[in-house]
Amino acid sequence: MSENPSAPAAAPADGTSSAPAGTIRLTVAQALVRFLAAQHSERDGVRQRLIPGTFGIFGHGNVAGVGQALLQNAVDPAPAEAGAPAEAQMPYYQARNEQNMVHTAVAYARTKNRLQAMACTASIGPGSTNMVTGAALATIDRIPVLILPSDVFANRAVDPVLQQLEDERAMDVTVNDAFRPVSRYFDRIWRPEQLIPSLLAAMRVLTDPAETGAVTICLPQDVQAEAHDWPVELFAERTWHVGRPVPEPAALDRALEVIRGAQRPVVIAGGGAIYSEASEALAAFTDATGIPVLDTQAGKGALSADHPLCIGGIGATGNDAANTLAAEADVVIGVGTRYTDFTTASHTAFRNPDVRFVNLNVKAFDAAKHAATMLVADAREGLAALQAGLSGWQAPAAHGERARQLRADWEQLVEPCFQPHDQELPAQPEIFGALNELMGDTDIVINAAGSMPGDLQALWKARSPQQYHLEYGYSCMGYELPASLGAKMAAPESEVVAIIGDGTFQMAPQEIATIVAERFKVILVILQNHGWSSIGSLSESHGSQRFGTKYRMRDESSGMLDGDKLPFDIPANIRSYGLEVQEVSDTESFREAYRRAEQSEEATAIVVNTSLYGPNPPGIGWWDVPVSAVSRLESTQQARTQYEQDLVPQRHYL
Ligand SMILES: Cc1ncc(C[n+]2csc(CCOP(=O)(O)OP(=O)(O)O)c2C)c(N)n1
Ligand SMILES: [Mg+2]
Repeated sequence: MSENPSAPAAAPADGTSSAPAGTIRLTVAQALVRFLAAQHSERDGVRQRLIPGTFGIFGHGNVAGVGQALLQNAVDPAPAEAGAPAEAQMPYYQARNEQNMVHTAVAYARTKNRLQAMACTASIGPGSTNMVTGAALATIDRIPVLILPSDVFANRAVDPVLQQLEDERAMDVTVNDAFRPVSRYFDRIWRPEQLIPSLLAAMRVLTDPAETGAVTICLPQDVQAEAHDWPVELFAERTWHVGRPVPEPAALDRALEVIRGAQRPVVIAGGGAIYSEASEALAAFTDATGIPVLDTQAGKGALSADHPLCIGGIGATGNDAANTLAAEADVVIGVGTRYTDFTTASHTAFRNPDVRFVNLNVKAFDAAKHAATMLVADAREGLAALQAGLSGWQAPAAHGERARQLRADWEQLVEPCFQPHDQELPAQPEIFGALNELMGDTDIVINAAGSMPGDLQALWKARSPQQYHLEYGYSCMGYELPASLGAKMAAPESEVVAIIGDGTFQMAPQEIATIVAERFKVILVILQNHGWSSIGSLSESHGSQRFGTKYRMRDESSGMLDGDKLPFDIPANIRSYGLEVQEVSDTESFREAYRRAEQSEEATAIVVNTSLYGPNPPGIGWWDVPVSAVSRLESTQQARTQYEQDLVPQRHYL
């Protein structure tokens, strides 16, 4: 038998004794864990662990590499040695599904205003590619997460290893290349030494507000277990300063000139205003200038709903007051917003032919949108600079009065949404109205997809920057439940409520097991309407007759999915995980159930039977969903005619 060319040279079992001076001998995985545990972030003089924990699911790709390193960290962490501090703790959290664990990590980092992030380790192949969706969500939402997919053997001795994709034209391609387009930083560690520059680059991206998102370091299975003599300095405590870039003076002057000429200005507050902790600066700017503030899904709560000039949600699912002000605006000041199609109502929200944009954003890419006058800076610093520069200037008083009047009109218009309707089951806005009253200002409500984000954007009154946690960049069904864990870990004093549609629940209920195992006290509110209310009404209004959007048995005579409701029992399903469930079918019972859930020491679920057909809040916002241009169906032809009319105001802002 010939000698295995890839067999590692024999090394002493415990490592460090054989390391040359100034180095510590560890595996790649052990070095990684020890390094991550020593990283800190700092902003405004407040310092905290950058990577305070690791989520993981083990398989052959990481169990003996990263898994061994996490075990050693838990049971026998390295003492201070050779000038390096003792290895700090790296708590491990076991998840049930890899996509979910990335969602949990994202919710954690978001609740921490991006100053802390979690690591996620998964096995080779499906374990790792399960994280691609989570990575995309993180990058789109600009939230830091460290993704550690395992990868094929670097030495190729065993190819193809179980779960390896083989590309006969390029042997360095693996399934993990799917992370490249959804990561803000991507690397693969073919040799141990590569880890050093890679880790430093990864930490920089995680802590750069303009760059941050998914940071992916792929770890070949054999390399994870390989030993190397690491320079001792690698394990020193390191602090990554999270910057607050200030505006360039000339750019500030240009922005001030545009704003000073405005008669009907509005501010749009996006997620960047919250992550920068700019709420006080925004309130001060609003008080000083009298400019009304509209909010996006990510920015709601940046200015408290109690502020008289907080007008609320703009865009496709926005309220009529905000949308009327947006339509009339001559200057739009975007603060930390990406201007998604929901915010711009698919480029129909701003109707003033001369509208101009001033975009304050830490990321030049976003600041440049809509041919804006760019103000590249941290939201808090930028708002303070604008306020100082505008000293003495105010928007016309009539504009502020009109904003307040429009808001009062809207509140009157939607009041019936919160009242019981003449139907068997409650409409979900009734439930949201009750929940909004019941939750404390710093409690956290989480949602991401379905008909709920639209209703919440129109109706919810957020009184703190952390209360409204809507993932509406990727709008990923399945974010809500694992996100409740992440938010609770980040804000243990707050009640954390995940609102989950029945469709969403069926897509990803698994992390209930983690909630039970880790004893996280969250409240799950599941809205059971036997299907997809959101896509159903979209389908109906777009000529597709709610096709394929209800959860029904296949009917033998019609051959369609329009038979009886499914026997699937959500409360029984939740109970089977060991969680308590209350089931209610009216708003008063929901209130009582919520109070009980609040008082409980343990996580609980409330399943609310609601109407599939609304009614949902009224509103003038629009969303571009193209309708078939030719069709044999009358419903589609009618919808197409309407669609062509709706397209008329759509334009570029140049
Ligand atoms: C992962 C994922 N798949 C598909 C979609 C498209 N989608 C958006 S809402 C929705 C239905 C949601 O159903 P449910 O959770 O019951 O909420 P409801 O619409 O009834 O309010 C679908 C399929 C999505 N947003 N995310
Ligand atoms: Mg549903």
